[in-house]
Amino acid sequence: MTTAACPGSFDPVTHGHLDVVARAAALFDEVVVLVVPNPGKQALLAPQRRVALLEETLPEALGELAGRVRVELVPGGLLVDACRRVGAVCVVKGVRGGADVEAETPMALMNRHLSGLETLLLPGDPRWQHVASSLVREVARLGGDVDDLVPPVVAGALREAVAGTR
Ligand code: COD
Repeated sequence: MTTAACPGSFDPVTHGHLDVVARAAALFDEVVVLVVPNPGKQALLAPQRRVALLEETLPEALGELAGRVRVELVPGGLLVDACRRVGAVCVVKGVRGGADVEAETPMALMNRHLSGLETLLLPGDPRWQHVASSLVREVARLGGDVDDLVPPVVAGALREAVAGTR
């Protein structure tokens, strides 16, 4: 059985993430979505809430492929160590354009240097090219409409989280 990891901070999960996970699930026997809090970013949702929202949204987004996917929270440490723990032989990440490729390539090479772990970069679906969790958080914080960018349950969670910060 071949397992891949789809890591991200998923604050929040967006249609862009779900597209990448679905495409990874079509390629591998098992996909482990790793929720890795990114200390460099100002968080909105608690890590456990991000896990719950992924678990809630994956079945509808993936249909039959959802059975191949599970979600795990990674509290810290190197990504390659989390991948080894879950038995992943490959990391799958989405790239929206040149800036993502530039950011992801050194990480991919470092992960291969550290452990031999390979990374597969999938071009993001053009429909979601403008969708980044950081922008979704910003739109939500400023009172904008995020309904087309994330599943409905995620939009609701964002509204609640933003209301809780006021
Ligand atoms: N379409 C396609 N792909 C997308 C989209 C979209 N609309 N939105 C996001 N993505 C991709 C991103 O490019 C990224 O690959 C992935 O989805 C996750 O995105 P985010 O924003 O949820 O997560 P990030 O960018 O904060 O990444 C967190 C990681 C933990 C994955 C990252 O920081 C990482 O790999 N860290 C490695 C830590 C480590 O071990 N460092 C040492 C060696 S490199």
